[in-house]
Amino acid sequence: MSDTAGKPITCKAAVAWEAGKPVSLETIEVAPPKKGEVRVKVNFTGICHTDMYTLSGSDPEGAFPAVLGHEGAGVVESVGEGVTDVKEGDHVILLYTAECRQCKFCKSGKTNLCGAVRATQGKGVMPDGTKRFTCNGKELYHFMGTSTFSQYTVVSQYSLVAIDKSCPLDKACLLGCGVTTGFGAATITNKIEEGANVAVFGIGCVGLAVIDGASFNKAGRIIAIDINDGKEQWAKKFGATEFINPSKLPEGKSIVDHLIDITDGGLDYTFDCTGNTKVMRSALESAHKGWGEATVIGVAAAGEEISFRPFQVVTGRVLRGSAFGGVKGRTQLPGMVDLYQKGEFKIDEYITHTTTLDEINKGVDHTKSGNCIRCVVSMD
Ligand code: NAD
Ligand code: AHE
Ligand code: ZN
Repeated sequence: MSDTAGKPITCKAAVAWEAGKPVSLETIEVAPPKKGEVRVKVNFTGICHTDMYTLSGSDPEGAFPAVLGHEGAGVVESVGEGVTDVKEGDHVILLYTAECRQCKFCKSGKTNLCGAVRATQGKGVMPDGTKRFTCNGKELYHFMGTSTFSQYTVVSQYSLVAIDKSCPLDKACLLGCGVTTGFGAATITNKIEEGANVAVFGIGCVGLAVIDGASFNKAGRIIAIDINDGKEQWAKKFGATEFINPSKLPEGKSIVDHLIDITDGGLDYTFDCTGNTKVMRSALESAHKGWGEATVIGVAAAGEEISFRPFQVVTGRVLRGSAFGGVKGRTQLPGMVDLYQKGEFKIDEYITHTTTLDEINKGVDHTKSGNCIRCVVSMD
């Protein structure tokens, strides 16, 4: 058993004291895991746009002060009573989409969403309604059941998965969100068929992972769409066959009309990876009449709504969403780790920036810059 098991750990964390302010490096106390919980030393975390969204104050579930971060990998430090699936020393990826295997969602065979911890997760507390983080005596909220912007975190036993120790943690952390989300949306939520035509709106980490997943499934045309021309070379590197900047179409020509023209009626699969509700509408409208399927992955701000003519779906188009790429983390991530280790899909290529916990605000700036795909933060 580790020397620290059963005792509070003092460590560093980036604390989001309030919405709209930079996170601040603090010394915090992390309580030991209670029954059904696991304390993890976080070695690496990515910074995802969803962290920025919550930090901005747009997330209806955002609670402050909090320890944000949800794209982490590390090592189990100690486990609480009753935890049998992981043990001290295991290498793990933290899961913002838990998997308990007992709730009606997990048992349905229809979804990767899990009901075990989601309600308390959304309130920023552990399943028993309490918190494990304090800073100068003040309690800090958890975030997405993971809180990876801390050197140590406590999570439910359903919110992490052990992986092969040979997989480097500075890469594995990206399987905690962006890469899995996009790759899974293409291969699991939508099982893109060989030869199917695909359009991807928004070429960040998530959009690139959709492209990689579409290529993996041998899609036909993979059309990448972004208002940033710099994303063309990224999209093509990941397997896109074409790139369109919708802001550069001829006057009066919409991206929907253009896509319908160049694809003989529309796409088999479209994906929104922007979080912009107008783009979500375009994704639906550019799906082919009768069978085209549009998937919303992007997270829109509180109060935003998608609008479209019901005729769009009456005439056979399908609009759906995808959370964490439809991936059941505890069951399916070890297999994804194997695939990555065999070189079947990309992870390393997304990492454009690295930083340290001390300089995490530089990482936040990189993430917002428009030329960062993913910034990985070393927590030591
Ligand atoms: P990102 O900011 O790196 O990428 C978004 C891209 O969209 C950028 O390249 C941007 O230039 C482009 N874009 C913006 N407006 C556009 C427009 N009108 N038309 C075309 N392109 C446009 O973000 P990311 O990390 O790739 O994440 C994408 C979205 O997915 C975010 O909203 C994020 O919160 C969300 N997300 C959802 C899940 C999920 O499980 N559903 C998981 C991870 C991230
Ligand atoms: N709290 C937000 C939720 C936004 C959202 O949709 N989150 C995505 C994951 S984004 C990861 O970067 C998701 O998987 N949602 C499903 C879930 O159970 O949260 C809001 O807007 O309320
Ligand atoms: Zn994310």
